Amino acid sequence: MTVIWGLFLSLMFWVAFTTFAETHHHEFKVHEIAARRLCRNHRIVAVNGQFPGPTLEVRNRDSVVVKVTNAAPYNVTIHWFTITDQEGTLWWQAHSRWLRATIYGALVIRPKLGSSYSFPKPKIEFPVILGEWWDRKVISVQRQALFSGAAPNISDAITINGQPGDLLRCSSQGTTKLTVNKGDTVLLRVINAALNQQLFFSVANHKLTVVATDAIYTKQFTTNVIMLGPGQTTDVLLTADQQPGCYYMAARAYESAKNAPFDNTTATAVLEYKSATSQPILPQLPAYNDTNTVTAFSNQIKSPGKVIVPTKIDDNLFITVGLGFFNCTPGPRCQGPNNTRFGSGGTRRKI
Ligand SMILES: [Cu+2]
Repeated sequence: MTVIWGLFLSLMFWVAFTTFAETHHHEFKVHEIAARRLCRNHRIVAVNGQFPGPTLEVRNRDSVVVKVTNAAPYNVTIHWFTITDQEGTLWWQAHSRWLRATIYGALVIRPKLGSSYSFPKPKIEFPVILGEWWDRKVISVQRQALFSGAAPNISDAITINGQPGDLLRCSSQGTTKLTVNKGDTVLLRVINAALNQQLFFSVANHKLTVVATDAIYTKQFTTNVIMLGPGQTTDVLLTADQQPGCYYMAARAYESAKNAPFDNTTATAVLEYKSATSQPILPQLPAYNDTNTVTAFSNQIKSPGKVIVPTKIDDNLFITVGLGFFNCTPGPRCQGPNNTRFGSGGTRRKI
C-alpha cells in the first residue's frame, strides 16, 4: 500500500540569537526510480529522483523546514542528524528497514554570517558520500536475513556518490569526477553512508588535512588515509599541487572482525586536473585488516581547544547489549552457523 506522509520537520533551533539566521524550505518527494548499476537494471527508492539525494546547504544557526511526501511503496521516516551549534558536514538518511541504502544526502553547515572557517576558505567544496550497493532489492536482502537467521548478504560494491567507479563492471560511464585547476584548495566533505561497513578513503598522491569530524572542528593534522565508521563524517582539505593529471579518490573496507565476510570491492572517483587526459592512478590503501593504521589515525583526532566535559552525574544507567546465536532446529529458518539463528537484545536500567 502506498502511504503518503507529509512531515514538516525543523532542524536547528538557533534562530533567536541572530537576525542573520535564515529559514530554508525544501520539498522532498520519496519515490522509486530506475537505476542501472553493475550491468543490471534496478528500481530503487530515492528522493526527488536523485541518488544520492539533494544536498541541504545552510549556515550555522539557520533553520530548515523540509516537507516530505512519500510516494514509494514502503513506509519511510527520515532521520536528520540534529545540530546544536555545529559547523561542518552531517547528513540525512531513511530510518526504516534498509531503505537507508539508497535514501541519503549531505547536510552542509557553513559558518554563520560574519564568521569564517577555522582554515583558509577553500576554492572548491565537494561532498564525497560513501555507500554500499546491493545487486538486488535491499528490502529483500533484509527480509531474507530475518527469515533465515543468517547474516545479511554482503553488498556487491562500495560506492562514491552512488557510483562504484572504474574498477567495477559496467560502471566507468557513471564514475564521479571532480575537476580542479592546479593550485586549487578543495574541501572534501566525506560521509560514510554505508549500512554496515567501516571504510578507508584516500586520494592518490595528495595529502589530506583533517579539519572537522561529525560537524565539529578538530585540531588539524595531515594524513594519507582516513577511516570512517558508518554514520561518521570527516572534512578534509586537499591542495591540487601535483603534476596536472588524473588521480583516483578511492574507498574500500576496513575489516575489523576476523573471518566475517565483507565487501572487498574498491570504489573510485576521479580527481581530474583541467584538460588532463592521463590514465588515473590509484592511491595505496591500507590492507583490509590494518588496525594499526586505524589506531594511528584516530589517535590524532583531537579538539582544537580545551573541552569542558560535564562531570555532574544526574542518573546512573546500566546498559546491556547482547549479540549472539540462538540454537534452532535445522531447516530454512536456521541458517546461522552450526544450527543457530543470529539474535540480539538490549536492556537499560536506571540504578
Ligand atoms: Cu540515522
